Amino acid sequence: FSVKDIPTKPYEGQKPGTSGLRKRVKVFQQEHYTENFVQAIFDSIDAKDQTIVIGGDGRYFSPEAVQIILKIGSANGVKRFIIGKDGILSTPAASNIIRKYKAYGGILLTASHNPGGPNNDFGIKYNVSNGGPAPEGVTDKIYEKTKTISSYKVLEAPEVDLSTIGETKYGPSEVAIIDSVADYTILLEEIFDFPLIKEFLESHKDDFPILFDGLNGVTGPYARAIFVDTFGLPESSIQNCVPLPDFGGGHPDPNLTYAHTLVEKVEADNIPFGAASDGDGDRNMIYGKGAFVTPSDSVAIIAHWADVIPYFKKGGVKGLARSMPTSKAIDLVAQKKGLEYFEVPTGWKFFGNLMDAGRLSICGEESFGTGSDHIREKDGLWAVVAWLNIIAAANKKSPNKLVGINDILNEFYSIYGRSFFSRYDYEEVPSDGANALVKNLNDALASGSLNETKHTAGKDNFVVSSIYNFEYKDPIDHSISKNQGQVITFSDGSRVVFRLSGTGSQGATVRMYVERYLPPSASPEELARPAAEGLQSLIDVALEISKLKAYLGVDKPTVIT
Ligand code: VG1
Ligand code: CO
Repeated sequence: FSVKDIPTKPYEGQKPGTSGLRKRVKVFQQEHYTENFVQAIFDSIDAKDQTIVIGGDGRYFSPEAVQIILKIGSANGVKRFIIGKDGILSTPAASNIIRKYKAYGGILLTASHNPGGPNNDFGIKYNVSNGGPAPEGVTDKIYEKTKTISSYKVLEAPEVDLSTIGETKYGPSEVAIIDSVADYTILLEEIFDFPLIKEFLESHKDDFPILFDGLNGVTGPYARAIFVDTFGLPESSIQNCVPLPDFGGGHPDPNLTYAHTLVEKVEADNIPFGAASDGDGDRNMIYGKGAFVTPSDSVAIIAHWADVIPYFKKGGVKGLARSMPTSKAIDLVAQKKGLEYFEVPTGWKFFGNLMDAGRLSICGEESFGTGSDHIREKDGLWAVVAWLNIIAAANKKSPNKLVGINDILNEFYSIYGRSFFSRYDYEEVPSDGANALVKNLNDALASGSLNETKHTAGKDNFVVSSIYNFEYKDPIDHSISKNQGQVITFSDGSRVVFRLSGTGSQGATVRMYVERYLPPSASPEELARPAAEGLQSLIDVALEISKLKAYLGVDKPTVIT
């Protein structure tokens, strides 16, 4: 076989963010751009004679990128590639494949919930052998390599047909094209009480219909296999479940703003349980008629109900965790159950070490990410099926009254109290303004100028008790991650967090997270209030303290979740 060295020059800015390298498709299409990054990955790992998994959400430019990875990977000595049919594997499915077939690592072609198509985003992410996103040590190394690259290696061979399941040879390498869905369905079947869920859904097909919306992302075929083929639900229980390279022109992000196809149908048809997932299948939203579950509550509730899920009943729950901006609801569950719990920086890669060390079972992020140690990525369908398992179990205990989402929420609040939580996103704002906002907070932190200051909004008063810049020391490998967000805490226990996004592909995105806790002793009416009402005064104070509108030159956030 002939391997060729192709001369190239470094491109600036190939720095992986919170979850891989994400840029506009047009950027990836520049001559040598994708090749440089892929060669930098192989220069940073030792994949010679190893197995590498390739998958992704099937977005525009994926087929071309798969062929590039094959050419460069094979020339760099990869022995075997395992590839989802047509290059498709959801992010959680890819994590499972890496683990199940003991691969050395995997390359995932996705920009997650970012829109796709020729004028939108593409992304490349490297995952390590535990199935999780590469830790910072590896991504830093990849970035360093991109800065000095002078050539990349390619195998000269005809393209591989990605559409036929089976084994083929590719130069000196083996290629296995696998069914994208089968291993994942087996995985969920081992985790959850499928017979219980099936029986519940069957016996309540009239008063508890469900709807899953794939938002034209990668989860469609997975959802069909589970809801229609396995649970025997009607075709009407899934929608937008054919993956499209541009997601049908939509923004495949499961939240109240972007998942409007789900929200509209749930409202119009009075559907008690709806759910959606993002482009690459790792996020989820649970939304029924008149009932919305915040992701921070969702993970806490799954932890509270863990013992109705066979996987946790059998293996036990080792520990719980959340990302820093996520509400502290899950901490309360850990305290009550006497479990260890952790607060890590934003991004799923920080959970992996704790899981590998056997200290973490269930974790989540406020950004609609929920998951467990069954794999090393967050898992959208896992969370949806977890909720169905919980609801089926709750109804078994309550044969005379149908238990729905709000009953589960209200019972949880009556035990633990409620953490009202909201996130404001200011997308694609000028980087200068975003940096100035952060600098202003850091200055206040250094000088102590905000400490003990009193702020009034409406009839509420807030006194600043501390400001800090979140820093994390990994308890397992002791690596330190600095500058993970500015946190302002108040004397009543409320807090506000500011962070710059690490997943955007254009300009800067500022995220503001607000959280306010009400104890279980509060009245049921107080506890059941809409989050926006419970939080308004704190939001006003956060905007005042940060001078956000002045720095960013905008009046309103682009998205509120
Ligand atoms: C965002 C979320 C973060 C999540 C990340 C990847 O990162 O805030 O919680 O882990 O996206 O999710 P950032 O840096 O933009 O805030 V996904 O579904 O885009 O892989
Ligand atoms: Co995603």
